[in-house]
Amino acid sequence: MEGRKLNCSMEGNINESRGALVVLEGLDRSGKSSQCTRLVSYLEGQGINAELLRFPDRTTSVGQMISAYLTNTSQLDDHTIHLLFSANRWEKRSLMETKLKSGTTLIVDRYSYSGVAFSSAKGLNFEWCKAPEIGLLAPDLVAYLDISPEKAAERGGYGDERYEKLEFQKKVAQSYKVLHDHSWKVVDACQPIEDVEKQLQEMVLDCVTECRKGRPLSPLWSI
Ligand code: Z5A
Ligand code: MG
Repeated sequence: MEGRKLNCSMEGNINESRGALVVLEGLDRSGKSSQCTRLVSYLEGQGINAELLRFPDRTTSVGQMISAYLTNTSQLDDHTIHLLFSANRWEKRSLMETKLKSGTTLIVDRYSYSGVAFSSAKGLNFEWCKAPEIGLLAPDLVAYLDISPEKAAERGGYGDERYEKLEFQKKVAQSYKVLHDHSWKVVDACQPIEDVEKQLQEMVLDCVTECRKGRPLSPLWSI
C-alpha cells in the first residue's frame, strides 16, 4: 500500500525538471567523501544547485545512536543497528524529495547499498537487509569507486571504528559484488584523485541533464 502511495506521488512529477540523485558507494577509503565534496564544488561552479548528503547522518538523534555504535561506545544487536541505519535514511527521505523536486542535485556519500553490504557481510540475510530500504528514493546514478580491500587499507590505514578491519572489508567487497547491477557506473578508484574526479564529473553532468528533462522519481527496490 505504502509502495503504491509513493509511486502515485512520484508519478505526478513526470516531465517536470528536477535535480539528480547521485550516490557514491565503495569500500572504506575508496575516496567517496573526497569525491563528493569535489563534485558539489564542481557542480556549483557550473551554476548547478547541488548539495552534499552523507549517510550515516550523525547529526540526528538516530545518527547519534549510530555514531555511538560505530565508535564502540555502545553495543547493539546486528539487526537493531541495521534498522537504525535504515531509519536514518527514512528520516531524510521527504526532505530529499522536496530538494530534488525544487531542482537541487543531491550528491550522497553512501546510501542503502552500504546498509545492505555491511550488514550482510556480518551474515544477516540479504533480502532481510534490503527490505527496510524498499520505497526510499531510487538513485539516478550509483557510482561505485572500485578498489581492492588491500589497496584501500594502504591509504593512511584504518581508524578505530567498528568495521575498519581488512578481513571484514573483504566480506563487504563480496557483498557489494552481489548488490552490483548493470546500471552502476564503476570507476577505478586507484587512479589519481583528479582522474577519478574528471570521470565522475562527466557522468554526473549527463545524469543532471537527463533529470532536467523530467525523468520521473522512482522508489528503490519496489516489489
Ligand atoms: N555503514 C553501515 O554499516 N550501514 C549503512 O547503512 C551506512 C554505513 C550508510 C561509517 O561510514 C561506517 O558506517 C562505514 C560503513 C557503515 N564503515 N566503516 N568502516 P562513513 O562513511 O562515516 O566512513 P568514513 O570513515 O567517513 O569514510 P570512508 O568510507 O572510510 O572513506 P572514503 O570516504 O571512501 O574515503 P576518503 O575519506 O575520501 O579518502 C580516504 C583517504 O584516501 C584520504 O586520505 C584521501 O586523501 C585518500 N584518497 C582519496 N582518493 C584517493 C586517490 N584517488 N588516490 C590516493 N589517495 C586517495
Ligand atoms: Mg567517507
